[in-house]
Amino acid sequence: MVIPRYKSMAGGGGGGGKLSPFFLLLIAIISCFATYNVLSSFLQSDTTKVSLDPSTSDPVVSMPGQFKGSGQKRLFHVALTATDAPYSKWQCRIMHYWYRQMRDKEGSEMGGFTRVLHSGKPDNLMDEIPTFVVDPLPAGMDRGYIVLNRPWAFVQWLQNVKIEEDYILMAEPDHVYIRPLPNLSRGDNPAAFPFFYITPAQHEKLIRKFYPEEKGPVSNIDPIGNSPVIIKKSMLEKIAPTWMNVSIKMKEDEETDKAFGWVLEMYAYAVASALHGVQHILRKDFMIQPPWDLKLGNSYIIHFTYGCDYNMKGELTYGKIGEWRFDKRSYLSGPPPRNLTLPPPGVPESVVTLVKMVNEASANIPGWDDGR
Ligand SMILES: *[C@@H]1O[C@H](CO)[C@@H](O)[C@H](O)[C@H]1NC(C)=O
Ligand SMILES: *[C@@H]1O[C@H](CO)[C@@H](O)[C@H](O)[C@H]1NC(C)=O
Ligand SMILES: CC(=O)N[C@H]1CO[C@H](CO)[C@@H](O)[C@@H]1O
Repeated sequence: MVIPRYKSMAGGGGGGGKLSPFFLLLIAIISCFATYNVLSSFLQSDTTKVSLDPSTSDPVVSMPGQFKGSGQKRLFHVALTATDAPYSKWQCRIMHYWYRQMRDKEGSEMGGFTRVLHSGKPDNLMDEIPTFVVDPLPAGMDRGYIVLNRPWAFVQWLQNVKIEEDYILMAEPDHVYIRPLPNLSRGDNPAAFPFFYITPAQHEKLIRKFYPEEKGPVSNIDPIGNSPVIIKKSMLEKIAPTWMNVSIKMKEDEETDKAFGWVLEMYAYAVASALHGVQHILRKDFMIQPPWDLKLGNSYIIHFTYGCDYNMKGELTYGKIGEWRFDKRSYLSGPPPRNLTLPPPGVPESVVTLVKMVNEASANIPGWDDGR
C-alpha cells in the first residue's frame, strides 16, 4: 500500500527569513487584544461581525457540565476555520450543508455553527453560513504557511464571542458528516482523531525544544492535530494562545520547520494541549480518509484530503491521474460542477459515498455555480 505521508494542502511551501521582529509585533497585538477585551466586556459589544443564518438562530439550550450523566445533551459548537478563497468556500458550503442535515437527527449533539473566517473581511457567503470574521496574521508572519492563521483565528473568536455551548468541535472545510455526531469527549478528556503521521516519539529532540523535560515524557503528546477535536470551551480558551505561541516558535525554528513541514501546526496543537496537561481520547472512528479507508463503518466524518484516482476497472491508481478521479485540488479556483460522474464499479463505498454527498449538497445549495 502507498502510504500518504502528509496531510496535503494546496499552496506553496514555507518561506525563509527571520521571524523575531514579527514575533514581537505579535505579542503587542495579543496585548492589544487583551485590552480590547477588557474594554469590550464593559461596553457589552456584541459583535456586528456575526451574521446569523435564520435556520440556526433558534435558541439553543445549553446545559451546564454538571448535568452530564443525567441524559441531557452536551451540545458542542461547530467551529470551522476558513478563508475566503474559492477553494475554501465551496468546501465550506458542502460541509455546512451536511452539518444542517445531521444536526437535528437522533444521536446528534451538534449545537450552533460558526465559520471563523480568517481573511479579515466578509465575503459573499455571510448570508448562507453563520460567520465570524477575524484578522489574519500580519502580512508575512505566516511565512506562506496559511494554516498558521488557525490558532490566531481561534484566539480571536473565543475572546470576542459569547458561545452558548460548553464544548467546541474544531472542524475543517474538507469534512463531510456521514452520521449525526455526538459529543465524544468524556469529562475533562477531549476527543481527537489519531493521525498515523503525527509521531511525537520519533521527534523527541525537536519536541523537547517546546515541551521541557519537567513537563513529563514525550509520550504525553497525543498523535493528533487540532481537528477534529471536541473539547471543553474553557480548556480551548487556555490552549489556543499557547498553541499560537508554539506554532510560531516552531515555524521560527528552522530545524523544526523543516522536519514538520505542512503538519507543523498539528504538532503545535498536540504540544500546546500537553503543556496544559490535557490528554485526548483517541477516536479512530471519528473519521475516515478515502481512498485509504474503504468502508464507512460506524465513523462520523469523511475527510476528503487525499485525491481519489481509479481506472475504469475500479482499481486505485494513487499517485497517477486516474481515468476517474475526485480530488479537491482539481477545484482550486471554483466549485466542482453539479452532478459529478459517479465512480466506476469496484470503487470502495467510502469514495462512492463521498461523491454522492458532494452531488447532493451541490444540487440543493441555491446558487451553487454563482462564482462562490
Ligand atoms: C507567548 O510567548 C511570549 C513570548 O515568549 C510569552 O511572553 C507569553 O507569555 C506566551 N503566552 C502564552 C499563552 O504562552
Ligand atoms: C447526472 O448525470 C447523469 C449522467 O452522468 C444523468 O443521467 C443524470 O440525469 C444527471 N442528473 C441530474 C440531476 O442532472
Ligand atoms: C458519545 C458520547 O459520549 N456522548 C455523551 C455526551 O454527553 C452525554 C451527557 O453526558 C452522554 O450521555 C453521552 O453519552
